[in-house]
Amino acid sequence: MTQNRALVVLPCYNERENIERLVGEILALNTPVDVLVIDDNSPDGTGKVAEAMRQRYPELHVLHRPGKLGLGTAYRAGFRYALDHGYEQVITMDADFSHQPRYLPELVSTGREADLVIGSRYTKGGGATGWPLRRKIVSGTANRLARVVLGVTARDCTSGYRCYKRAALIAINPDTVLSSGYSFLVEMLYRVESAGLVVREVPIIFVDRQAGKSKINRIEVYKTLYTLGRLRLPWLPWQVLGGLGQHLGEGSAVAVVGVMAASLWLLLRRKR
Ligand SMILES: Nc1nc2c(ncn2[C@@H]2O[C@H](COP(=O)(O)OP(=O)(O)OP(=O)(O)O)[C@@H](O)[C@H]2O)c(=O)[nH]1
Ligand SMILES: [Mg+2]
Repeated sequence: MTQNRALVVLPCYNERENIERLVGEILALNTPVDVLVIDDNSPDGTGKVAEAMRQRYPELHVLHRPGKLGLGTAYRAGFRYALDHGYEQVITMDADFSHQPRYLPELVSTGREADLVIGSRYTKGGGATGWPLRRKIVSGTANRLARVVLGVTARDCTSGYRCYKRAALIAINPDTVLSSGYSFLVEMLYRVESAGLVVREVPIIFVDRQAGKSKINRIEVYKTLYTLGRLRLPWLPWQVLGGLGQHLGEGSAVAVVGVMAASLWLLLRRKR
């Protein structure tokens, strides 16, 4: 049963060390929310821990999926659940404390006046702690590229700490978003801005995870570049290019992405 009007969606894969404290902290906030844990049959037993917690927390719901199906499909499942159960706001959040629960009340309150609120590292007052230089460069470059290639105005395009309004989710229909993994976030933002919906950013300090392992890998970087190209130049044969990259392995994926980036750059220059 829907107890509150906002649902916090927590995609989890091997977050046993974090999940119990995180859910406890979220549900102890003054802002009443329900929580949906989406667990992909984590080998470390995160799903069982979450299930056991349900007796203590009636606001907690758990979606069990049979295996690791990726972050993008986890978000989609969370949005579907929220729409089916009548929630007015949906907050997405990593389950590793990088997205600190203390920002949640501001996301929810700002979300009453905006279609999408982003917990932003790149707005005044925001930032990231504990990140190695390489991580800072990759994240900064991905965000600059997204702004230049897609023309989106938000400063943090890849933050997963967000609050969506129900009406916004209905308008952009996440079920039809093609991207998977982290590029899902870029495509969602692009759709929200393209539909003329209102986006606001509130500053957050992103804290590098203290427990558990990161699931991000190099492939995500290629996927994001691929997504930028697909959204900006939808008439190019992206399926063929993507298939080629996968078929030929990582070295060739770099070459394919390089060729795509170069053509994109030339095309954008010609259009000016
Ligand atoms: N259900 C589900 N959750 C996932 C999957 N992949 C990642 N997650 C969760 O998505 C959130 C973000 O993943 P992280 O591994 O923290 O990735 P990240 O935050 O970009 O990288 P780090 O900063 O290194 O932690 C975490 O809560 C993960 O447990 C997946 O395939 N299925
Ligand atoms: Mg993380």
